Amino acid sequence: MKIGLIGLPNSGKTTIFNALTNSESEVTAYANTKVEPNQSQVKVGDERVDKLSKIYQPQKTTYANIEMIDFVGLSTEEKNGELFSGTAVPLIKNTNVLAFVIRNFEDSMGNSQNPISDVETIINELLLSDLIQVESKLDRINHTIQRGKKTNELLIEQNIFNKLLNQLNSETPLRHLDLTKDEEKLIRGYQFLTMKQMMIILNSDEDNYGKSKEIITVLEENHPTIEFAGKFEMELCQLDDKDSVSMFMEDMGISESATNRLTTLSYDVLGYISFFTVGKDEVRAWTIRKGSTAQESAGTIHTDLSRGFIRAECFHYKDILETESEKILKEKGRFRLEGKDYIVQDGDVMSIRFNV
Ligand SMILES: Nc1nc2c(ncn2[C@@H]2O[C@H](COP(=O)(O)OP(=O)(O)OP(=O)(O)O)[C@@H](O)[C@H]2O)c(=O)[nH]1
Ligand SMILES: [Mg+2]
Repeated sequence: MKIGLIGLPNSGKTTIFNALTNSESEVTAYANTKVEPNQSQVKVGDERVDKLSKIYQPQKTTYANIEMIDFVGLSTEEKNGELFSGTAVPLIKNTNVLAFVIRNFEDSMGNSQNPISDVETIINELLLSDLIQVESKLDRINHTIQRGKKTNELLIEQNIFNKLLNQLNSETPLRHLDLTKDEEKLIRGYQFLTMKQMMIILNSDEDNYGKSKEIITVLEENHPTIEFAGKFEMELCQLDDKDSVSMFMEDMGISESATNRLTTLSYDVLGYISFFTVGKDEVRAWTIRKGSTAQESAGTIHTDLSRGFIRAECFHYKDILETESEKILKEKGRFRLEGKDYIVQDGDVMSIRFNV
């Protein structure tokens, strides 16, 4: 899972990136013009992995990772529609989730916060970026059709892109459009920004943390929302004395680390689940979208496993906890053979058989 932190300048993206990834990237009071985004992995703590490791005693234990990417602020000085046209766009397109970091503190210039309108600004820019792409593709399709090349494929494409255009013109993200599986497949390569899952990180000041319930209620109508006290949590991360960290967190009313809160939200609300691979070499957790098939899930391990997929040998994590032995599982008939269309369940342990 790749989460891209996007937002207006000075909303605290880098601060939050540091808090989540325990990094020390430069935080500036002026808009950062550095183009290169910061990237880092966040380990997803999972006690199921710990328990599986205890049973298998592997040489290596690998937790799932969330890749965090901290983009430079969307400059509001750019002309409309150009916010998402820079060199960062291919990288933004490559993320699965866009997390909007929204300023909920007075900035260094004394500008007050305006979370709801900031979210609207970002959404409008995302819509516009998709619109520009859809219009240009549609122009090309129409042009080719006018020149007499009226193939069936082209007419299908024209139909889909007209649907996309209507949706964007009504200022609704493409994610909410009902598309058939075939239509989805046809446009997947474009990686439209409003097709991505989105969440909001409301970045509050130490003083107003926990006091923005009404704003959060409004934001949550459209997006999963989480509140961070970015600067405070970044500073906590940099403290070595873990007892003080717990004490400070308790004082602020923060129950868990920023990383844990974000991973929980990502898995629960955005519909991600984990499956595991086990063995003497490695016990490892993999992240997939709920509803993924065995073949698709095999592809997260390696594309060869998806391409040459034969079947998945599979049991549930809870079953092995109970018996601690694959042999007993087999005897009890709890070892399953699943085909490529099997919908993988959270906590499945799988071994993929495949042709090279
Ligand atoms: N008061 C307060 N200030 C914060 C908070 N989070 C970030 N800041 C300050 O806001 C300024 C910008 O923080 P950054 O993390 O660099 O913001 P950014 O969104 O990465 O900025 P760009 O990359 O330039 O778009 C810095 O001066 C931070 O110290 C917060 O929770 N409270
Ligand atoms: Mg930054």
